[in-house]
Amino acid sequence: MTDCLFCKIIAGDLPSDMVYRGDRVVAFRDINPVAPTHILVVPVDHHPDVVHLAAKDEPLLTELVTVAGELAKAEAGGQFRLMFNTGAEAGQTVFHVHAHVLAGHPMGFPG
Ligand code: IU
Repeated sequence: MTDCLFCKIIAGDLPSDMVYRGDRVVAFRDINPVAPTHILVVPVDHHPDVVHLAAKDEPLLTELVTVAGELAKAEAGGQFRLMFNTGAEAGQTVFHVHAHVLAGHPMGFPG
């Protein structure tokens, strides 16, 4: 998608702090971190949200979660929050599905 910010980051047309690059999944640090570890795990293919991804490409969703777990293990011992904001009312601002990996400090719920 030409007007999608995350497609541009994946293509290398916009800067990012990339921490993982696979054939189908990439991960980069959130520019506005809310935890000591705050990584976005993103499929290369454009899907607007996690429900769309689950419906269209379940193996890719599984790979996304696996990569999230591996990164959280490497950075923070494997305890983490995995968050998919889905829809504007839920706080989604970029409509290319991404999993927030939050880790590195104690968390309550919510917040
Ligand atoms: P959200 O779930 O759609 O609200 O998450 C979008 C996230 O993308 C948000 O936390 C931004 O800080 C983050 N982000 C980024 O890391 N790099 C960017 O170039 C842009 C947004 I645009």
